[in-house]
Amino acid sequence: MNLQAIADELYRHQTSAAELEKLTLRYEGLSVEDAYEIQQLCMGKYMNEGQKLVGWKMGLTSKAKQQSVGVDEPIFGHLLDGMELYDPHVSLTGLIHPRVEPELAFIFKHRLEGDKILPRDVWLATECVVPAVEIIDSRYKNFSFTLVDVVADNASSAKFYLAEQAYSPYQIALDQVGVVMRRNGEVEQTGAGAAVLGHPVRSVVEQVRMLSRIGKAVEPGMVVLTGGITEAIYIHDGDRISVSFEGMGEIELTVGQ
Ligand code: OOG
Ligand code: MG
Repeated sequence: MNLQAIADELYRHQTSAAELEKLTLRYEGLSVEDAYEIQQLCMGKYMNEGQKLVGWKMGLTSKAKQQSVGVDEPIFGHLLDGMELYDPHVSLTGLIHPRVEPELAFIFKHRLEGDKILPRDVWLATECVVPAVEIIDSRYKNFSFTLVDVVADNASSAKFYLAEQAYSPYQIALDQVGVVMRRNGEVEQTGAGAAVLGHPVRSVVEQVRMLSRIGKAVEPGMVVLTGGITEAIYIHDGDRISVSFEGMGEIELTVGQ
């Protein structure tokens, strides 16, 4: 199977905001390893054009997320500098059917690698934690996919925004952080940090272990998004999305054309 050709196809759809049919309906026998290979080839195209790898994203780390998309194991994707929002405003241009989800992000001062990582290794390597929102946008029709499809599509990555205030990893019990997401003042989703694999630090552990299988690591200065705490909600022109993170402030995201 020509994985490069599939990566080229996904890249075209990602950069032109055009939906496509699930890969698994068209290519028989694609494995999860193939899907990660496609993801790397596809992200490599952005990097060849000058985009920088700024971190990694874990996905499907909460039951709410797994149930909403019908895939029941964690996955990961690349974060590129072009995905980062500098202001809490997202433009719908270039997106297909975007959704937003609340996350906690870790920012690192030391390298983390290998498959024997423990939470304490993560804390030693962490500079700070920050509230975040991720805008996901599957390139597949109806936001419907299998594990293999979503991995190839870089775990539905589109945009992410990190709050301005950073927090010490020692001050706040991240599993206890309550999250409320509102659209135009109406409560849409609620959850707590513990939804993410029991504690978001476990998502970082899992991220490092998964990266070690492909010979990669979390490098100093990188960000890791630990995964949606609640289900993601669709966003539309004119929406005001507010996400409050108990004890960690609030993100107010506006949505426009
Ligand atoms: C897959 C991406 C998952 C998360 O935080 O769970 C993800 C999807 O829901 O389309 O980013
Ligand atoms: Mg996410």
